[in-house]
This record gives sequence, C-alpha cells and structure tokens, in this order.
Amino acid sequence: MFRILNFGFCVHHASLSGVSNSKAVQQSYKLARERYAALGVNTDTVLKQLARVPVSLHCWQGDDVGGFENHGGALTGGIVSTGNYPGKARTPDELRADAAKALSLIPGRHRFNLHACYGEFGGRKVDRNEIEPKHFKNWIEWARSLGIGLDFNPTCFSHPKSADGFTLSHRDKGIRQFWVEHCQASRQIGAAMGRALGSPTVTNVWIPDGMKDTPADRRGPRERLEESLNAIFQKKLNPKHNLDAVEGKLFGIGAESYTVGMHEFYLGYAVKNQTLVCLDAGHYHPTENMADKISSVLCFVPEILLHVSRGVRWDSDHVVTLTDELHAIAQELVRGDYLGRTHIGLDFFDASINRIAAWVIGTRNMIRALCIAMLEPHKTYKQLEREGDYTSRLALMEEAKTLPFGAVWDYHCLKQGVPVGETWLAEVKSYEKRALNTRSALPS
Ligand code: RNT
Ligand code: ZN
Repeated sequence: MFRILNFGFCVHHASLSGVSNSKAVQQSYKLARERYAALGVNTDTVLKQLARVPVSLHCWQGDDVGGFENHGGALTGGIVSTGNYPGKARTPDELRADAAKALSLIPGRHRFNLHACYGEFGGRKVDRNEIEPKHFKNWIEWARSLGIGLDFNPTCFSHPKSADGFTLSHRDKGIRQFWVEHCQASRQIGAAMGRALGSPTVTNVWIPDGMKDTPADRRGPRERLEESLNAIFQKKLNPKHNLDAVEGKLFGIGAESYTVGMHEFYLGYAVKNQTLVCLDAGHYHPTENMADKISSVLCFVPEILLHVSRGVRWDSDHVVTLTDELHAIAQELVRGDYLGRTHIGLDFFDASINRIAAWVIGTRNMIRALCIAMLEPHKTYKQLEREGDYTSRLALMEEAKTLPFGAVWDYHCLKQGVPVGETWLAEVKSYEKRALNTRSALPS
C-alpha cells in the first residue's frame, strides 16, 4: 500500500519510494510465499518456470510499422498506427538502442521479432524479392550480443505491388510470383537467423488481401492463395532453424467485406500442412474469445504462434493491458500445459505514447499475466472439476483473484535485476530526455 502513497505524481521521485527498497519487497514475498504454500503452490518453482518463458517483442512498435527501406511510402495493408509522439526510431541503430532499453526493463530473456522491411540495404534499392540474410547481419549480431533469438515476417504491404489490396492471391501471376519470392526469401532469412542464433526463428506470413465491398468471387483468390503458399513452403527447412506460421484475420481497413486469408482458411491450411497457426487477439469478432481457440487449434497443429494484442472496438492494436482477455490467454497456456508448444509474440503499435514505454507496459503485462496464471491453484481447480464440485471450483477461482501475486511479481523483477513496480518509468523518462528528444522529425 505504501508504494501507492509514496508514488505521488512525480515519477522522478519513484526511486525514493518504498518500492525500490529490496528489503520490503523480500518481506512481502515471504508472506506471499506462505499464503500460496497454504494452497499447495510453490512460488519459487513458479518463478523459475516464469523466467524461462520468452516473449517476442515486435520491432514495429518502435517506429509505427515504418521500416528502413527509405521508399517514403505510407503504411498500407489495412493496418493503422495513430499518434504523433516525438522521438520515434529513425534508423536501425536507434531502433536497436530503443529495444535494448525496453528489454533492460523487462524481467527474463526474450526475443525480437523483425519485419522484412527492417533490413539494412546500405542506401541501395533492394526490392522485396531480393532480400537476403546479409541485409539482417547487424540484427543477428545485435541479437547475439544480447543473447536473444529473432523472429521474422515477410512484409506484404506498404509496397507498390500491394497497392490494389492483393499480394499472394493476386489475379496477376507476375505479382503473385513476386510475393511468393519475397516469402521464400523471408524463410531463408528466418533460417539463417535461427541457425546463427541457435534458436528457431518463427517466420510468420500475414497478407492484407481483401476487398472493401462484396466480392463476386470469393473462391478464386483463396484457391490462388493456397497455391502461392504451397510454392512458398515447398522447400523444407530444418525446424531447428525456421518454423513457418500463417496468420489469418477477420477484416482490415479498406477490406471490410472480404479477407482472403480468414481464420478458417489458414486453420485448414495449417492442419493439412502442419504449419504453425498464428492467433492474433485482434483478429476475431469482438465477442469471440481467442483464448478458447488455443486448446482447439493445438489438437491439430504441432505448435502455435500468438500475437497478443488489444483491440478496442476494432482491431486497433492498442498496447496490451492486464485485461480479462489477457488473463484468459495466460490461464489457457498454463492450465493446458501449452507453454512448450506456444510461441508468444506481441502485436500492437501505439504512436500516441512513448514507444519504449509501450513495449515495456505490454511485455511486462504479458509476463505478469503468466505469473498470475502460474500462481493459481489450477491443479486443485482441475481436481475439483473431476470430482464434480463446481461450487468449490468457482469459490477458489474467485478467491484467487485477490491473492498476493503483486508481491511475487515484484520479487521476480527484483531477482531478475529489473526495476520493481513503476520505477522503470523514471528510466524511460530519462532516456526520453537524453536520447529521444534529440531526434528531429523524420525527413519526408
Ligand atoms: C495485421 C497483422 C500483422 C501485422 C504485422 C505488422 O493485422 O496483425 O501481424 O500487425 O505484421
Ligand atoms: Zn498480428
């Protein structure tokens, strides 16, 4: 409680507050550990497990899905980043520095998820179908220096050849082929990253293809998409280096009436071809629960990729907060024992707040939700369920909502050597002053 009282309104004083007092954090943890032990939960074991779960931070939160191709083109593909907060990364070095700052404020060892348009092309015009592992050499070196893995995505938007809203399902064979080649090249880059870093890269294919108004032919584009995917995945790659995922969605801005790669399409494709399915929390009807899909999809595909996001009224990609939906996702992963088959990625892009803070808030929330889910007496819930005692199951689940997980989470941050509670914010503010505010606006 004192931590809230001491916090006041000035984050620069936060480091003086009780929250950074490691003794207080340790004492609170001791009490919490006893409380959980009474429920049969070993908090030390939980924190060991938690420390081993990587979350893949998406590069595109750092610069509003811009990338470094210098084509001056706008973001297209029916996704939108709104806001004009100063200080966005303008170069790969700035983005790496910003991401490293964010990673230093997040407990655990994580991953970084790149889009193809974030390659380094040395000022040359390298079209999307010509990209090679060498264009990501600096990213690989950077990841190695931090001891983290990389994930990857072909960029099938923000390009003249996607301007009419179609890529892999385009009616023009040449355009289709261009995007097939881009995705093939992306898989090779994914494999090169995975090989270099000793940890498989998940390469996730998402395309924006769709129509604003009611199509006459829903079938043609879908059949062409299947054909394109078959060509992309034809070459087998070592799963120790690269894993393929496909991401469906409901609609995009300007593609409200028809999305070629909808969920059912990719689910069918992935089951047939045993690729990973990517479930993005913003890609379903607003009342649909993405968490409930996890145990269904994992009956039929070996592994899944998650894009944890937060849609507000639509697929708006808000920063992930500690919502009921996030709790449900974490609970499913823990209760179903799916962490070993799930690659957790994030997908949001908010340009209206400090972008590093956005990464930190969203990622800490993902890990916090996992922490809370791991701390629940879920084995007891299951036992009660097997016995048909739904009364006790409900009672325990409700009581668990106010267990002292905050004390365990704080202790986890302390042990992992990252700021406890809101004290990370002062570091972001000082980085903002030092590094971000000196960045001038992007040359157009
Ligand atoms: C779009 C998809 C996709 C993108 C990124 C940038 O709706 O969610 O994952 O957000 O590829
Ligand atoms: Zn996504």
